[in-house]
Amino acid sequence: MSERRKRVSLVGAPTDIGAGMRGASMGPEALRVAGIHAALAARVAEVEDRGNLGGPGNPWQKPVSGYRHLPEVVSWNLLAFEALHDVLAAGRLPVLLGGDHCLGIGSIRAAMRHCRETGKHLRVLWLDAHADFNTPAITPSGNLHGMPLACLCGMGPTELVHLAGEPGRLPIEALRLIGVRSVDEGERRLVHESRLEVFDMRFIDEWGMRHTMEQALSGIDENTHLHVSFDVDFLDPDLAPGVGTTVPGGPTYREAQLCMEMIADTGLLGSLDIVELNPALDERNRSALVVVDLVESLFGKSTLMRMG
Ligand SMILES: [Mn+2]
Repeated sequence: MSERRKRVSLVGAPTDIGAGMRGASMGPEALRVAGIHAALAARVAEVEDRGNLGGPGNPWQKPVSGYRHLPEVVSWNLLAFEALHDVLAAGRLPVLLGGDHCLGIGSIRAAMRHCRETGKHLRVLWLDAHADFNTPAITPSGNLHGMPLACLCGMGPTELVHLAGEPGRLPIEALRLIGVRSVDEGERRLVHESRLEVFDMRFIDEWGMRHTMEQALSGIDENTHLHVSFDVDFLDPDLAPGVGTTVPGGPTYREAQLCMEMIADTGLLGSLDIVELNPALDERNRSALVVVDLVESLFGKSTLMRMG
């Protein structure tokens, strides 16, 4: 579907329940202040803001059996799952305003259910400095924002692996990780054993963003539902300092823009997460502004001298 005909729903999830640092809970409002509504309204047929989900507060506790805040993480993900599936079922494109990246479980579960109901094929692009593929046995911290992909692929606590009693798991083949440059030791082994398709920064350096995205998008067709999970730490910290887990050596502004433009060119974007923006660490909301700018590219704003 052309971007111009898409109808978008913003859903805020103001929580840092899965993070190792407080502040991502302020992300949704920072994105609104940076003008995400108007930016999208200029690109698509219609935008509505469904406001914020209201989940539990952050008790800031130590890990229990390898996880920090598991019951609260489950609550937030159930809320996200229900809200985002409602949006998809209404024929709209959900944009999750996070919140930390543990919310990717509920968000992608919603996309999986939608694909099951509509016969679509799901492709997930996970834009991130990290692999987010930890399990309780190997996590150094117990923070669940480092585990969402492992949970989605069937490794983790049952209440997250089968969130809301949902069957099945995300097939590894549906996943592409882009921008990775920081992986924990045990996680690295698991990523290799699981044959996860990872386009790390070394790959992007050597092959360029264009070839990277061609590879990451290969095999999709008009029946594909493209889900983009955009962790703001994907970007180089020079560009977006407002995240809790900055890692140097990320994509530049132009590389990130090309990445977004090539996704837009497919016309297949079906759902989007924007996560890990931490206004407490930002400088005058500049990371939020960069993110909004990149989201415009993701919805078809071209910097090139092209028609349309
Ligand atoms: Mn992440």
